[in-house]
Amino acid sequence: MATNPIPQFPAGFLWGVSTSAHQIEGAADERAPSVWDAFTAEPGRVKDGSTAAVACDHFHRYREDVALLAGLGVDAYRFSVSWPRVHSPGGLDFYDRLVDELCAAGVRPVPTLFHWDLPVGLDWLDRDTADRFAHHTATVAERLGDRVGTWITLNEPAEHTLLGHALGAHAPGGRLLFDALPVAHHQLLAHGLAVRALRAAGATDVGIANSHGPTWPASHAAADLEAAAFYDILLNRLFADPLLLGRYPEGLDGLMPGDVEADLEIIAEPLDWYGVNYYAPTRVGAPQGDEIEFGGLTLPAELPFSVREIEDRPVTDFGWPVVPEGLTELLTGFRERYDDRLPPVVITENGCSYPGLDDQDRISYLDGHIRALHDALTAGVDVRGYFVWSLLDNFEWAEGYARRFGLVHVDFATLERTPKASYAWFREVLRAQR
Ligand code: GBH
Repeated sequence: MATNPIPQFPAGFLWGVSTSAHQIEGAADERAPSVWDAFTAEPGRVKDGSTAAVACDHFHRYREDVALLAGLGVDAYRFSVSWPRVHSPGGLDFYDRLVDELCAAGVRPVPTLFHWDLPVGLDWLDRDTADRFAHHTATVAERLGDRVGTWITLNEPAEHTLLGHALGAHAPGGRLLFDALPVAHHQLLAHGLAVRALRAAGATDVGIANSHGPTWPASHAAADLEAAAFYDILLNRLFADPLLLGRYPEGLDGLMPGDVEADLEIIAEPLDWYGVNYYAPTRVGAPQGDEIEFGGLTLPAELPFSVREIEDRPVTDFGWPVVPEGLTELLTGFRERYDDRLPPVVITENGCSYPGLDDQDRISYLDGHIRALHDALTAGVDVRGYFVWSLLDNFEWAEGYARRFGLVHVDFATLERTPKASYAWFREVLRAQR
């Protein structure tokens, strides 16, 4: 493996790993259903026909998983709170136990309040869902706030809007294309209201986990540049501008809900840090008149852009290109665009899917991305943390159990956990940083 040691990050830099409730907890019969349970039950939605009813059974095996975190030596663990579970008998009891276990192990709990598993009966097309989310947030903060200091409101509202409501690849399965944009606005509003609820509960370390990546135009032809700029607005600026600048980007005329001025003030509630989930850049060009199969998705022909292959790059098991310097480019670009409006940045997810226990490909992916992150730091971006996606192999949404993102292998027949080569490698990286 890499012979050069990874450069030293500043003291206090937060090293962690991430998971989400629906992808690992299981114990679906011990909570109310989410839109993901309903979606999964429809034939053909999840590739291998699997469900998350048991998943990693983390709900019953969390002690073993916290021991794996402690053995890894991470500072922090990012997990999500299942909204339907909070409003089921038992309520927050599980998270109460989990947080205690983490604190006892010396691992900082970093809960995300929504990671896509909306309770059945709610819909992000309804504005009212934003108020309900604020209420959910207040309930969680009241119960865990004495031990939890760091909070994440939403996970990737961009992907949830795109995959769940525009393209129908994720729950709840809407294929609304641009009519899905109110879902983006309502999540952003929910975020702002949740920040206020967390502040009211005394929280002083609040962020979001937004999905971002550089958009690379297919060529310098005007039509390709225009299509790429539009894609960049949708993936990056639509979700960062309102938070950091208090306004929506231009170029979405007629697509967003009408009068949003008062909401934008709520949405732009100042953050203590800004979380970025980074996986890969996207190559984008003018529409080509055909449906496109891409990265497990079907993109309809009527979109005003097309997604192209990034050539000459290794790809993960999922087909995503491996482009570590895309992370440096993304962060220095953010720093330039948002300047002093950009709070300190935390990488809330970064990782890749590969099979096997001797996962040298994952080691080289993570190694490259941590170095790229250090490059961003050197270039002047205030980066404060890095979380690997994911601790465990888990339910990878529409891909079922076929994609393995874990540092720890899970045998889904026996639920046995086995640390991979990447687990031992990351443990040594962390040790060398102390
Ligand atoms: C995250 O979503 C989720 O938060 C998490 O739950 C999930 O398990 C994890 O990532 C892994 O999927 O242009 O072909 O290179 C990530 C959403 C959408 C990010 C597709 C990467 C680019 C694919 N991803 N995207 S490609």
